[in-house]
Amino acid sequence: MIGSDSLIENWDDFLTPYKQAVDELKVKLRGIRAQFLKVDGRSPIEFVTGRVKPVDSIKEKMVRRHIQEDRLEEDMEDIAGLRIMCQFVEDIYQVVDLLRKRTDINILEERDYVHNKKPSGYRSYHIIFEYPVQMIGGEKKILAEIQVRTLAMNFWATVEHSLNYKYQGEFPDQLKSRLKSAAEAAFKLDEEMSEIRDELREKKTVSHEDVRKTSDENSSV
Ligand code: 0O2
Ligand code: 0O2
Repeated sequence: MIGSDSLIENWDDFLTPYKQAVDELKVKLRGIRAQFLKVDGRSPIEFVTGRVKPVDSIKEKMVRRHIQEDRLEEDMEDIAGLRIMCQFVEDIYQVVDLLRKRTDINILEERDYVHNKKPSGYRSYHIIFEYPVQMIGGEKKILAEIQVRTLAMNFWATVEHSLNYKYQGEFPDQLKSRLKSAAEAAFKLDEEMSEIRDELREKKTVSHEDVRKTSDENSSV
C-alpha cells in the first residue's frame, strides 16, 4: 500500500507460523518430560512454557535493535520463544545435549549465559534454531529460541523482568548492584542444592553397599 510505513499489514497472519511452532514445541518438550518420568521416575525438565512475542514487544525490539520490518524474520530470533525450567544446573546441560541430538530442530547458535552471566546478573542457556512449520502453502522455516534455566534462575529473571518493566530499566546504580547480588544468591542456592543432591546420592550408594556386604557376610556363615 503506497504511503503505508508498515510492510506487515496483518500481524495475525504474520504470526500464524510462530504460534503453530510454539504450540508444537510445547507438546514435544513436555513429551520429553513425560518419557523421562515413565522410564526414570525423574526428569531433567521440570516444566515448559512458551509464548509468541506480543506485537508491541516486537515493535519495541525493532526500534531498540534497529531491525527493519523486511528483515524481521531473519533478524528477530525470539518471536517464537520457549522456556525449559530445570531443578539443577546439571539438568540444563543434559537438556541442551538432548536438544542437540534432535532432528526436528536445526540449531544455529548457542549462548551459555549460565557460566557467562550477563552484566545484569542474568543466567540461562539460550538456543537459537530453525524450525520447519507445515503451512497449507508448504513448509515455512522460522527462527525460534529456547531458554533453558533452573527454577532459581527463573525466579530471579521473572521478578527482575517485571521490575524492569515497571521502572523501564531506570534503576539507581545501588539497586542494580543489589539485583546482581540477588542473582548471585540464586546461583549459590543452585550450587548448594546440587551439592546436597550429590551427598544424598553418595550416602545412598554407601548404604546400598553396606546392605550388600551384610547380606554377603550372612550368606557365607
Ligand atoms: P500443569 O498441569 O499446570 O503442569 P498451555 O499451553 O495451555 O498448557 P499456557 O497457558 O500457554 O499453557 O501457558 P505457558 O506459559 O506456556 O505454560 C504454563 C505451564 O507452565 C502450565 O502448565 C503451568 O502449570 C506451568 N508452570 C508455570 N509456572 C510454574 C512453576 O513455577 N512450577 C511448575 N511446576 N509449573 C509451572 P500446564 O500445561 O497448564 O499444566
Ligand atoms: P522477553 O520476551 O521480554 O523476555 P537483547 O537485545 O539483549 O534484548 P539479544 O541480544 O537478542 O537480546 O539476546 P539475548 O541477550 O541472548 O536474549 C535476550 C532475552 O534473554 C530477553 O528477551 C530476555 O528474555 C532474556 N534476558 C536477557 N538479559 C536479561 C536480563 O538481564 N533480565 C531478564 N529478566 N531477562 C533477560 P527480551 O527481548 O527481553 O524478551
